[in-house]
Amino acid sequence: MDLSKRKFKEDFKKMLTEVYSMDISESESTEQFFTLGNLLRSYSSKNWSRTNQQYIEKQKKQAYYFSMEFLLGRMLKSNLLNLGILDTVRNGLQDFGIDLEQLITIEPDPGLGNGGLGRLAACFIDSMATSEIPAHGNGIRFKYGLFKQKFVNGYQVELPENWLQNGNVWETRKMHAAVTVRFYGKVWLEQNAAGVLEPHYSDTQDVLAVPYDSAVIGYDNSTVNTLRLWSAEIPPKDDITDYWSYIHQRNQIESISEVLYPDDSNYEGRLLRLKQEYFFVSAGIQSILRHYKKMHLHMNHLAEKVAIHINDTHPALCVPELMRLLLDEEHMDWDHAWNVTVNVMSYTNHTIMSEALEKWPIDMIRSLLPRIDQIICEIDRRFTMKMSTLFESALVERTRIVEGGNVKMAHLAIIGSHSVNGVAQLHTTILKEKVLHDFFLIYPSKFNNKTNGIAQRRWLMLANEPLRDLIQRKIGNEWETTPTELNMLKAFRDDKDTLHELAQIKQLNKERFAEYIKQTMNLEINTDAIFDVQIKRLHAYKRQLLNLLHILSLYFKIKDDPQADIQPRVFIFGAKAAPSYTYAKQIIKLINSVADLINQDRELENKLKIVFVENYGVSLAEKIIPAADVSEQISLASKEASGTSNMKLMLNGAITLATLDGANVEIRDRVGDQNIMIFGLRENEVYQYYRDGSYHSRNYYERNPVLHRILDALIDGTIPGAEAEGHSIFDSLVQYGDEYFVLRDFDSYAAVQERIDHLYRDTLKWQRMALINIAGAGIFSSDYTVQQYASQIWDVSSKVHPL
Ligand code: GLG
Repeated sequence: MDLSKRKFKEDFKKMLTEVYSMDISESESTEQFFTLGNLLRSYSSKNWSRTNQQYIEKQKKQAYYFSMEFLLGRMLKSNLLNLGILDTVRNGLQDFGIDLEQLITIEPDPGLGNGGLGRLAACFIDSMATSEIPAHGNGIRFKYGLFKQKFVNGYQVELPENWLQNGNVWETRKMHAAVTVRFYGKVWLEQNAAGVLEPHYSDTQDVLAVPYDSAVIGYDNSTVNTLRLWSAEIPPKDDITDYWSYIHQRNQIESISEVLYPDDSNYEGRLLRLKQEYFFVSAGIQSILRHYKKMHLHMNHLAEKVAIHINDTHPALCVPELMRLLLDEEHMDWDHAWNVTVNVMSYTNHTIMSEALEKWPIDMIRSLLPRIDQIICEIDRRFTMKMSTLFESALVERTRIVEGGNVKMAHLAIIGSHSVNGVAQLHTTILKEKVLHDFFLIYPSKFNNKTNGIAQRRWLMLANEPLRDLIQRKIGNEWETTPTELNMLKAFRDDKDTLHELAQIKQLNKERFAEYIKQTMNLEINTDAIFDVQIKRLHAYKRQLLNLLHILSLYFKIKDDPQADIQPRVFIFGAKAAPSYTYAKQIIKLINSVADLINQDRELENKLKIVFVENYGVSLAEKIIPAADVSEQISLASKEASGTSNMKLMLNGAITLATLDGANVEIRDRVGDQNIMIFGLRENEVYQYYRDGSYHSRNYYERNPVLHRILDALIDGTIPGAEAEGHSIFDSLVQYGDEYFVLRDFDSYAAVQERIDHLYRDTLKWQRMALINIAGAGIFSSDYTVQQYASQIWDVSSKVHPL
């Protein structure tokens, strides 16, 4: 948008007076932040309503991205950037003596997601608006996000994340768009006067779903889409007779949108989770149909105007819920309703880990959602009937939805969608050939791949302004909207000045991060060291342990020979463990204990440090990623569906140290073997081990003296404070088979780490690799990913044509 500094300053002063009756000298950061937030809302409001109007007037087909998680991160800077007024505002504020960077920190970092899946949804909505795709997000407005992580004596402690405490400046409560979601009760079918079967309900618990909408502003265009998050409330009542039971009921209802991932280690927690899933699915679909009806089209044409995307299995109840509405409210017959439903729905699988493939006890669904239960059973009945005529019965048994007293959500999503996609080529291949092979036999044409992507705006233009400036000076700014233009940087691969500038920028970012660590952790780190980064959820398959064992090997090397020729390293970890995942928590404790051991050892001063940041999230990622030299993507091949921190780190010039897993394979294809450090088992070798059962981790312990010594350190008191954890982890690796082949991959990992140690010393060579990585990262922009979803899955329009 066009905005002069003078106009901005006027607007800002006016808004501050209007909202707070203050002038600038009296105001504090909080007021200034909210004032700026309100101003941005007013700047985008016209385009927001115009975008919506146009969608209606032109009867545009719209896509709705249903996701339990949207891990947005702070929005202030991102909104300023997308509106094209970042510099104007920064300068204007400066004139008032206000530092924009400081204001930014006032905004809480909404933790409405766990990791990759939620962050992907956030990158997608940004890219959808930027690519002018008529598509919106639909989710839950959790009052508490993912827990706030604290380390107490090295252990993870979870505290509530009260991100809404001071209000959320970006949202608008839309009471007029509220809908009712029904739980429990009895349901039966009765013929109406016209002879049509209609459901009747009694004793239901009704919940009012109230939407809170936020604007999703496209970059450098006039598209503003919507992120709609639902909040659960008790429906208004005028006849409250028993006040205490009313309060009790209210609390129970409000708990539905209270917290992301309630503790699901018990029945109550699981029930709440199922409620959450149905809650946002039902509310979202009801509001979509309401909107559709404004176009006065027949329900038979729904799929021509609406696409619904099921992000992972959490929203899989979209399938029976749309069926319910079409059958019960719109009086469609089953076959038509099913046809419409399948054409509307599409589903993304994000993992092959079996524990993440949701199952719900049919009894739980039956009591909580009686009508949905009937519909699921009918879908299952028809599916098995039809498939029994075409396939062997064992296959039908394996693929049906209701089995062993459980409803398999992935099966429901696959059967009820016209498209099923994986999130990286290798992942999709594994789905087709292994994990979902049965379904691939039934529905070969449903399967397709959409490799994940990241928003280059947040992860480069905002997070790494010095690098953005350098790129602009070298190749202009076409790449901002056509990210593959970053390829042009390759022309500078042998240009020493450019490579030196790159090195300087990295150094600057490392110094900034080091300063932050000094301030927050009171820890000094050597900025000449290699910053070696592993930031992701803590999970055994991601193998933070492999990283740790290698750190211990360096520790022993230096202890044995203090003069050893080792390039100094700072190992940076950021990771939360699921509250009930004991093993992951033990690993956190072990890393923290090794960090204490190493960081306090004077002999290692400046050579080895471990920084395990507390409460890793989007804002911390924005600080760490630009400062990274090495990107650890070391999951056991086949286990990481895609990964997205790999793309963010690459875009910021870190060198990837990786197994051939997930999207690492495609990164390798882009940059070539010389510019990435690959090690470890390949996916087919892992499966070979599974088949022949020939992996015996104990042999590696017994026959490899380096490993032997490291593993012994876990149990012989070398690492004070983590005796119990050390024993348990030792046992998992040596006694209990080492499920993720950590010991098997150790040597090859250590060998590549040693190569990195040498390569890093040659600054020009290293920076050339960095440059090639930055240049090759454009293809991993989520702009392209969503354009492919738009054209190949949702059949909605977009501005830019896919690659
Ligand atoms: C998953 C996977 C990641 C993937 C992400 C987004 O584990 O590999 O990159 O989704 O598709 N549960 C996740 O975070």
